[in-house]
Amino acid sequence: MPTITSVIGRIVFNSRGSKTIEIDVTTDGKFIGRACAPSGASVGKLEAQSFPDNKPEKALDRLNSNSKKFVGLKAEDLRATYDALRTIDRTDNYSEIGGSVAYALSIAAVDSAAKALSVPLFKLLNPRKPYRFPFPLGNILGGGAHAGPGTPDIQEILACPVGAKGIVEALEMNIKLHSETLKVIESIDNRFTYGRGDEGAWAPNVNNDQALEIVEKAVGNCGYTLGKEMAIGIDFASSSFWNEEKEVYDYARQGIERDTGEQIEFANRLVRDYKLAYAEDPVHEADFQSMAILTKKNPRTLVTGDDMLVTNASMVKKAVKFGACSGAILKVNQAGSLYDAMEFAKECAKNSIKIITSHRSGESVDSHISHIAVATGSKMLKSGILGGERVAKLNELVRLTEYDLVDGMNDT
Ligand code: 2PG
Ligand code: MG
Repeated sequence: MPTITSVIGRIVFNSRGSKTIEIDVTTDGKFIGRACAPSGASVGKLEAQSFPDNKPEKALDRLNSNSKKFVGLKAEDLRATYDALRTIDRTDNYSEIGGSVAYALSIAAVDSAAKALSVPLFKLLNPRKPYRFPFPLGNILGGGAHAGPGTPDIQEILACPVGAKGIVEALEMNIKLHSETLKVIESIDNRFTYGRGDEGAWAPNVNNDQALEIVEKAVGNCGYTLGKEMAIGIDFASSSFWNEEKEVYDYARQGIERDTGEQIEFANRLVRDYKLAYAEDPVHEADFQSMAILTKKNPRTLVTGDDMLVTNASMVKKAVKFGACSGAILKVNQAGSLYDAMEFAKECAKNSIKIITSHRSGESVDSHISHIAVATGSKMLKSGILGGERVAKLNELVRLTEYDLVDGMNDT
């Protein structure tokens, strides 16, 4: 049993150039596990708070003054790390020590245990077969909180290669669609400067309707039938343009306001017109009733909660009461520690809610989430298409073809 012998934290930078926490956990004096906390731009209200008082330095100080509490723990025991974190921070949102510390410490510990035991991380996290590949859900074109002025209000239009027979083919299909999308953008805007948002998606100066038409055209140009070989999805991230005072969705870039009924109608229309396989946060994070209406009406679409569920098991219980979601985003740093996130995954599985393990818009080159997706039986891994920090996760999936995963993608 690998035992933690040291914990060292440091401040490094994420893909957006913001400071974040990275932690090395060493077991048995020689096996180093390392993890770096990601960060979001469109953040759910109930997410774990990354740093105490928004100061990475404070998070690091608190880690340093408590690091001895982790020495002697069994590195693979998620609950033990969680309990030790909870002796330091009893808040719901890790505001004392920082969610970034909870994230990096809990993942670095199991990373180090996997090395000590010479097993891949996904097997350590879930020793039970069968293991399946998640569909890669890749950001093609977007705007919102991930890109600058003039881009669509909708945060992400996503590719899901539903016809792919294996993970490598799936990745190739997403890359092909991403590059074909550029050609379509250029054909309508010859001054496009190849701008991309935080996750590598194209960020052209177009509105939501034009954006969807561009991606639809690119799907056709690739020789795919929409909804057959290649499906598309949308992350509306609609909390970020919900105006609480006026109770409208403010599509500022398009100059349109939609009330709740109109927003439901809009989302239903997009599901129908674009045969969406996936619709994330189509309404704001507190509106469980409207999510339930959309989930019921669209049984073939994964109506997915991100800001709504914030990777929190008790929010899944609430969503189940409403019938609010058929899909759930799993982002470990929303929950805090990996233990919290695995509890969330269990609650989703119990209620037949499909899991979509996800990156954040501010990332590191770590690839633990690829293992977490396989270990949790995730239907999809949302981790972009291009950009070193995105490709790191996808290339890890390619490496996992060398293990005993079931051929093909997770169709369950
Ligand atoms: C989202 C994520 C990832 P962020 O909203 O789903 O795509 O974005 O990390 O900015 O919250
Ligand atoms: Mg989202």
